[in-house]
Amino acid sequence: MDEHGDAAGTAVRTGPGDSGRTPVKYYQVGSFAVGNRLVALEQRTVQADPERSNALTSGHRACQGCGEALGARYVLDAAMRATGGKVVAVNATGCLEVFTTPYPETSWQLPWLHSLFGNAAAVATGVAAALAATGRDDVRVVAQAGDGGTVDIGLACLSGMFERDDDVLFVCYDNQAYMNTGVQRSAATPPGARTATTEAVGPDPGAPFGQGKDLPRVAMAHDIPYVATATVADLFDLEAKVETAMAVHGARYLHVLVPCPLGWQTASADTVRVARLATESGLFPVFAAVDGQVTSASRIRHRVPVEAYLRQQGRYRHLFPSEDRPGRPDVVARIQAQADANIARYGLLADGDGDGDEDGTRPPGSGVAGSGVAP
Ligand SMILES: Cc1ncc(C[n+]2csc(CCOP(=O)(O)OP(=O)(O)O)c2C)c(N)n1
Ligand code: SF4
Ligand SMILES: [Mg+2]
Repeated sequence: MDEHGDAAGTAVRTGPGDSGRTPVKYYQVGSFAVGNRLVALEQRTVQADPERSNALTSGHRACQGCGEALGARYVLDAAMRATGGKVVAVNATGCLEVFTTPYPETSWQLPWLHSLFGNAAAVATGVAAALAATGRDDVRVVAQAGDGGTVDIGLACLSGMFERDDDVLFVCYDNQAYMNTGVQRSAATPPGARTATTEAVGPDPGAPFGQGKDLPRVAMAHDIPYVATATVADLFDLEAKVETAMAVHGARYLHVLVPCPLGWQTASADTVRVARLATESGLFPVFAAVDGQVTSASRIRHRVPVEAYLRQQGRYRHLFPSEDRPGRPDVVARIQAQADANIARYGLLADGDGDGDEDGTRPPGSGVAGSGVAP
């Protein structure tokens, strides 16, 4: 595969056997690509680089607007750049595996292994051990899984990987349900959300309230060197966190919120907007932690009530009044209380730490205006 740009803002891609050249506009090769040309070279995203690895290339079968496809592409390309292209990826069963790799085809352009649904962490540990045993410490390992493959069936293997401090970056692409098999609830499905196994019926419609499994905090409890959260609404921040993670050895964990238009019942064009509302409402805190201690949190720039986030999504439709139902303001209020608790826990408001600091400066590599400490 070969790629060139021209002065008219068009990238031209040609592949083996192509009789012609297919023009691809810049906005199709990375959502920050055009804006990137306005910032200093060192601040541009990996995707703005015509020499980027394109680890997940076009032609895969994800739904339009799939947040998981967008997130995985940025994660793997950033990891490739950080390591000089020396990455092996291990992938649990789930949408990311299925839509990229319908045998005998694949969209991956790096060494990539499909594990079982629940053992990506163990397989990645084995790959890292084999590389170390053969003196290939320069080759790094990234494991990736959906929320089901992380917080449910994969949790035991992942906890073991953390406990042994194996040299693996584990990335969870959290779309908050088992999407690959038809939108069943996972332990990462938020309360009130409709899934195929938590229908919007009865006195408690949608997923029940519970303790949940807050995997970033579970990971932190293992005192591993690096834990971070990110979303596809801030791709600079996502790339910066991958680069930070790849500069560290030992067990690392990255939890990325990736909206799923199919399961969330959102418009394909709204994926980034919905992810941004998740952070600006406080429902999905974006932070980084080193050795079990939070070191930075992305401050909310325009706080919105959770209703603004929930109303975008058909999976929460039953919570709002319509001609045939009264809605559930009590459930919306409970979800708002969860967002408020996150905002207090991580100090997500601009003056949340009480020092009144709202200078809005951008620490190098943080990707976040006003964030306190670089990730
Ligand atoms: C042991 C086992 N049980 C069930 C399945 C079927 N299965 C494959 S993927 C999947 C759900 C994946 O959900 P998640 O990890 O959240 O990834 P997503 O598809 O949402 O990205 C299930 C239940 C399986 N492959 N193996
Ligand atoms: S179902 Fe969701 S996660 Fe799966 S490919 Fe479609 S948008 Fe992506
Ligand atoms: Mg999922």
